[in-house]
Amino acid sequence: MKRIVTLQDISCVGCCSITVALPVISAMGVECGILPTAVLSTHTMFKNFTCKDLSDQIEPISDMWEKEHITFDGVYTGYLASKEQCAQVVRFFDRFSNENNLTLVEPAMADNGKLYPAFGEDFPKAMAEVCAKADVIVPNITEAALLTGMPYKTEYDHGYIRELLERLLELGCGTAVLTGVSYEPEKLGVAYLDRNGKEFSYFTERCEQSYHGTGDIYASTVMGGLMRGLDLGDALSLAADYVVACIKATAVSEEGRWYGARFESVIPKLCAMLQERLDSRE
Ligand code: PXL
Repeated sequence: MKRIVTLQDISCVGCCSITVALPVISAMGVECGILPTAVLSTHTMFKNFTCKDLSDQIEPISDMWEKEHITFDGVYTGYLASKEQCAQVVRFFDRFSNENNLTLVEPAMADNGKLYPAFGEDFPKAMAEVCAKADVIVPNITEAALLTGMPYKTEYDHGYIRELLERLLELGCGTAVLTGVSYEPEKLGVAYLDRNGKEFSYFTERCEQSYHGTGDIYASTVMGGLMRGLDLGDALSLAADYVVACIKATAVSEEGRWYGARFESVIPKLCAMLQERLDSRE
């Protein structure tokens, strides 16, 4: 069984980060180690929240893992608590990432044209250094614009998306994936560009509703899929189909869930969709 480690926060309530990565990646048949970067009472979209920064644990835990000869098939980062922590994560990559494993970065820092409340204007620059070290990055359009210094647009054409992808590659990552891409009102999807010039896109129906934490569900599913041996296109399409299933499952419930998508009840569907893709490769 493949083993990954994910570096992101524990938001005790409000499905995101580690409380999404652990169940999703485990259900996909991959061992999911964690290196919690902070503990928050909830994610930062709640009006009030506590945050205990765990930066001082990153170094000693890494030292101990090295001493114990622990290695990972994948390293996956999400929400990081500060720009100093971004620098620590870059050092973590230097120790635990190599040509035999895969580094995935979800630069969870912004959405809908805005940085998350806990971050200052200088945070994207620090996150760009993390992205530079990654094999694959999965920003949304807001994050991509902040990482590259390009304008954030809600109406755009293929040229804008291509330029964002090219500028993301210039940061130094191996493959740039953009989420939340849409060229027609009824469809939403992803596009990627790699260093060999390979382009790919995949679209699903656009759901009316949107929920917090879907970026984390997306990235966790991509990591699980890649670790199970799917190629990037299949991992991205699986993750997109799963997010749609999560949104639909959330939308049918009476109360809905304003703080996160209901990913739990559709985990069996995720496993079935993963198996279908694995079977269709043979
Ligand atoms: O889903 C991204 C995320 C993760 N962790 C925390 C957050 C957010 C988004 O707001 O606040 C703590």
